Amino acid sequence: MLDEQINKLVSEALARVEGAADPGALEAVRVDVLGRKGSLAQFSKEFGKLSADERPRAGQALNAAKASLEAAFEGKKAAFDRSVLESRLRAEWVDLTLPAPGPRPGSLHPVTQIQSEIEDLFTSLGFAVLDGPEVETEYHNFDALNIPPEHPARDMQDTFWLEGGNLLRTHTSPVQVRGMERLGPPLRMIAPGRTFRNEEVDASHEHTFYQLEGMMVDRNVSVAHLIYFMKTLLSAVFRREVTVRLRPGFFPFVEPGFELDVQCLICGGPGCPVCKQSGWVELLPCGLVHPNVLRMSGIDPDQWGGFAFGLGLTRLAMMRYGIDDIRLLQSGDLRFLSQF
Ligand code: FA5
Repeated sequence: MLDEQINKLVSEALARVEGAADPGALEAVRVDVLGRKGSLAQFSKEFGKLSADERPRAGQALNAAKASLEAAFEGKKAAFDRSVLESRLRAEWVDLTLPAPGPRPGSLHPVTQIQSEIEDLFTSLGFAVLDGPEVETEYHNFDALNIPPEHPARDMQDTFWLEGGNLLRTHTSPVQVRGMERLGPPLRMIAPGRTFRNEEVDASHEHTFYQLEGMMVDRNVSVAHLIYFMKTLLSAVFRREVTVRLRPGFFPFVEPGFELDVQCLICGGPGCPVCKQSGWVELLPCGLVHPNVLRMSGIDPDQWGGFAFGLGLTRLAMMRYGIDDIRLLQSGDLRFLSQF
């Protein structure tokens, strides 16, 4: 009678073990059958009612039932553990025999690309490429460019002053002065480089940006020469017609001075944050070199004349590539940079 009950309990419990869907369900069955208050423990309580003859056999039957159920639980638990491991192995599988991906190919920064193109163009036209210091003297950045102390034109370029009276150059024009001092006339030079201004940053203004200075000093240099080189420069960079306008501009180091603006290539004219809703972007101020500037660098203005321009190289890159926010260019964001 007891045997039968034990056999029934074992076969029902085995079926439940087999049917357990996950480790949680299996544990619930284990507690139910083998736990301290489980069905097997209930049988042990009945022992007292058995005769002394029956007890050993019943004890053996109960132990055998317990052993077979424990084996079934362990077997099922091991099967669950294996399947968890297998699915992790499937999900986290790595083929160690694959070749390593290798370094990602880099590319030149858009400003560097345009700078190289312009350098190639101007060297082919007989211009030298000069470099100048980013930490400049007040003399080279202002005085030698006909901007004496207290001149209101100094306020046009908010300056980062350094201790000791030097400054971070606000434009590449001091390299004109260094070029004239070092090489003398006749002179054809360009000078690309980084410039700094203590300005409010927005879509078209950075505190650190690039300019490209150009200068030609020779006999009988006129506005016609200046316009020829400006046109050559713009058609080489844009490789298509762009609408430009030339208007008078004031810079103490040129006379006459001009502002060459390009119609905004971000919005095409109606206005946007880059052109400050005006439809035009200031790109290429220029003019004929002021006689005082030539004289201060030891060149006789009665013998020699010249033109100079100060291209906004960062803005030119924006126009060429349709970049609608100058801040992207120095962001170091590879998602942006890898497009060039
Ligand atoms: C100058 O810096 C003069 N040295 C240019 C010059 C050279 C005139 C030779 C005549 C002869 P300006 O301050 O306008 O000029 O700056 C020149 C160009 O630099 C601007 O047209 C613009 O394209 C760019 N630029 C000026 N400020 C910023 C800025 N904060 N962020 C980005 N680009 C700027």
